[in-house]
Amino acid sequence: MTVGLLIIGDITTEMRDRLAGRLDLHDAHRIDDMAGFLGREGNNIRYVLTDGHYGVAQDWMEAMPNLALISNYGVGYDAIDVGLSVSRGVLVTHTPRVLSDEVATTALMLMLASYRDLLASDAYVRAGRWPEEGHMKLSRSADHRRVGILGLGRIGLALARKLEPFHAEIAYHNRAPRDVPYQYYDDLAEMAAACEILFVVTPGGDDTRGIVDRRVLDALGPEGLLVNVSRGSVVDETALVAALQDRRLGAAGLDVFTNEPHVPAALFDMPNVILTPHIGSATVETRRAMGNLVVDNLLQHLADGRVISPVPECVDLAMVVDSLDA
Ligand code: 8YV
Repeated sequence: MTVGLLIIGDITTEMRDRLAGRLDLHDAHRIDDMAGFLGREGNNIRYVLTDGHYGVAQDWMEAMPNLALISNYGVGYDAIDVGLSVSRGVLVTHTPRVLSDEVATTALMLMLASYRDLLASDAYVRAGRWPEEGHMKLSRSADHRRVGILGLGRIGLALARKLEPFHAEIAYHNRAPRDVPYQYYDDLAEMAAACEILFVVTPGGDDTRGIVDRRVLDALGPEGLLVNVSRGSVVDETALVAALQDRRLGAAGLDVFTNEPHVPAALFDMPNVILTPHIGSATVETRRAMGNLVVDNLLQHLADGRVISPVPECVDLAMVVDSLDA
């Protein structure tokens, strides 16, 4: 009998073409009565494909007793209960590395657009104001800035490298220092006070929930810029909106929000805020690479029980393909 794969969310045609014929595909969004479906088919589902937004509901997991692997489309897997998965021997894989540069570029783009008033400049030309009013007011230089990176992981490092040509003075906050030529702060608010731009690139989840709070935002201050391309949950969104309203925080470039796709309406009228709809990794090239890695993990496991990119919590549980023969 063919092995079942439950697909939660949309996948590309390329991904579907690679999976079809190898696995029995079931699209969750096409199933009206999920409880009924899982009652009938739950035993046959060995694989789940999901993404960082949907995760897998606990009651669905419980109704799939032979589940072996959850392949997550995205590097962030905070929507998946990894503790529950590990306790049940279910592997979780994700898509690190292939998206680091893209997400770092998105963060850099938000910084450049904010400092150089990109959106206002574009609107100025389109509104026909240039011939009428002449030159726009000057923007601020994005060069030689003091930046703080919250989360110097793969994406944080890619971002630091992209910031070097802008002569940035780079600091970072992690749980522990790394062997890098950047200044380490063990206190986030202290780093925020010392920098002009705070980049949030740390993973979401319970460990980082709300760590960018009022104290950190106030330390960043009225000249400071907050850029978040990680998860909305890392920033206390109510405190963020209030800090921007009260001018205690200078500006923000936000790609992620607490309750996506809903964005606090108070942000819509703020000219010092740039809003993008979670596009950190959203390019044709990077999404293709992510899709391939998601499918590779599934097909590898189907072939020989190994996986390519397990989440750190599952490394001990998994047989991992050596990068040399991957
Ligand atoms: C994607 C992401 O938006 O990788 C992540 O953690 O947030 C993004 O790259 C998402 O997982 C795909 O829907």
